[in-house]
Amino acid sequence: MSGDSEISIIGLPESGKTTLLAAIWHMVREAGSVTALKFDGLSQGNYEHVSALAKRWRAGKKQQRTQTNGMKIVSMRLKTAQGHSVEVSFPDMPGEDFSGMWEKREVDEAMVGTLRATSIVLIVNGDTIKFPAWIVEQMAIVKGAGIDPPAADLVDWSPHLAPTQVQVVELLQFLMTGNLFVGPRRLAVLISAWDEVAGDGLDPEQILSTKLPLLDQYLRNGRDPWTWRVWGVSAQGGVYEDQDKGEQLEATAALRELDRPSDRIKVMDGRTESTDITLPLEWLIGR
Ligand SMILES: Nc1nc2c(ncn2[C@@H]2O[C@H](COP(=O)(O)OP(=O)(O)OP(=O)(O)O)[C@@H](O)[C@H]2O)c(=O)[nH]1
Ligand SMILES: [Mg+2]
Repeated sequence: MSGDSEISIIGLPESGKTTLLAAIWHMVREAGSVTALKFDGLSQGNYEHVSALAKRWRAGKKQQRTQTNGMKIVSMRLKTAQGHSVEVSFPDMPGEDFSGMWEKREVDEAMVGTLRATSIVLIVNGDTIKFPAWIVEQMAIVKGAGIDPPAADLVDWSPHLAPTQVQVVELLQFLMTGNLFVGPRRLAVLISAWDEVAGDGLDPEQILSTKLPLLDQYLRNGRDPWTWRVWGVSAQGGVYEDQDKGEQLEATAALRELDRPSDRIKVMDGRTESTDITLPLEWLIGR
């Protein structure tokens, strides 16, 4: 039995999209790795691109920013435990395409097909969430400290300064309107860089409700027909080096010393931890 499944990975700039792709590609092909979905063969797609990403990933090198000139589609055939073969396509898109949707309210024609996928992975970098800044609170702190309010330089408002959750909710609403609307869809929300978030002692749902309450309420409210779930994902296991700038880190060296590169990966489902990065994909495929 076989079927097709288009899975789109969406997320703001530097949310971890490319790193996730590299880790998935590495893990489904690593000999002996234990995954819910198994590699079932090559299909048409951009192997050179994804192989280069996975090579960087294994070396503990940070991915480069995805270029804005043309996205690359990566396709692979994966097999479920029941033996269904599913063709999965992921676009590797630059985050600017998504922040542009928020800032300019336009969708590039070339992205429309991909954004109509029935399964969506939304990645939010748990380490770089930009919170709302409440002027009232800031003034209260300043006053409480007995300091005169600063004659601050006023910064003009610009869409890219908006809190992470505002941009992300808008993005999801975009996918549910106009020619991007395709009816009910599945959504896997991945809080990336989980290694940086784990110290808070919260599970992924709690991170969602405390650090991204607007997104949490939008999804729970069910205004748009998403069937959704949230995971914490560390696709690197820790910080990777910016080797293009000659960076060398002990933390990365320790990750390279693990027996299998796939041992770096952590996937958090509630309070259950595993290294199987295909679990959210298995849920998305729903077979
Ligand atoms: N600590 C930690 N950092 C991570 C992890 N995954 C990604 N990052 C970091 O997050 C940053 C962005 O990762 P990318 O995968 O390039 O993000 P992207 O969404 O593809 O970014 P653009 O292509 O620029 O839109 C990089 O500095 C990564 O090293 C992780 O599991 N742990
Ligand atoms: Mg990228």
